[in-house]
Amino acid sequence: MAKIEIIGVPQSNYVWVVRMACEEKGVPYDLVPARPHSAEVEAVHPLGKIPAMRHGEVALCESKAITTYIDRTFGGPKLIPEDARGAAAVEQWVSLVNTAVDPCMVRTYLLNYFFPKTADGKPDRAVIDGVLPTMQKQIDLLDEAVAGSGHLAGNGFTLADINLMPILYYIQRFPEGSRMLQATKNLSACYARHSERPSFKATIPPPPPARREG
Ligand SMILES: N[C@@H](CCC(=O)N[C@@H](CS)C(=O)NCC(=O)O)C(=O)O
Repeated sequence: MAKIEIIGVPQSNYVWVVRMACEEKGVPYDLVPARPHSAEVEAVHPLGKIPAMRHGEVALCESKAITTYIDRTFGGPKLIPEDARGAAAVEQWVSLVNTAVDPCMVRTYLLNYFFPKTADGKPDRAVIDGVLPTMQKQIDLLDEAVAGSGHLAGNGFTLADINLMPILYYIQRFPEGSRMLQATKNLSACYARHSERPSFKATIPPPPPARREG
């Protein structure tokens, strides 16, 4: 069978999710480093976003679709339970994180630190301060969600947990995110436990390459 190709840069939280899913299942893959909107990516994703995936004749985009395909195509531990209720619980948390948490914590909070758009190149304090109340509400929500089992969905480690890990990794590297995570009753312990998983350790991305001037 052809080897999976994951197309995208490893620093992307969504590329990381797909790589972690492969590691959890023991599925070998090649990472094809390609930036959003590059020709390799545009050939698969209609909006030029990463990750994209190729597997023989199969070309797919969108991390949830890719991870579902990998989960159903290969053996190894199930990342999405087979029963309707378990699968729906995973879907619910992946959807909540992708439609609400990612726009707040990644696209607004983190990208402000990583790629400031200000004239002086410093993070925009007003944007960061503006997003913190929503971020705190989301952290509280996630903290409550993992209170029972230590997992977002059901009683075991699933794609729902994988999908959140890269976001928690990145926010705890910045002061407000770190403080919020540290102050949680359950989420920080849950993050610490999951970050010991070999699948997480094996996929921690290198720092992004320095941008070339001019
Ligand atoms: N819903 C997509 C989101 C993918 C996404 O937003 N990827 C980012 C990198 S983390 C990207 O390609 N951004 C470039 C852009 O939006 O133009 C997924 O789950 O794969």
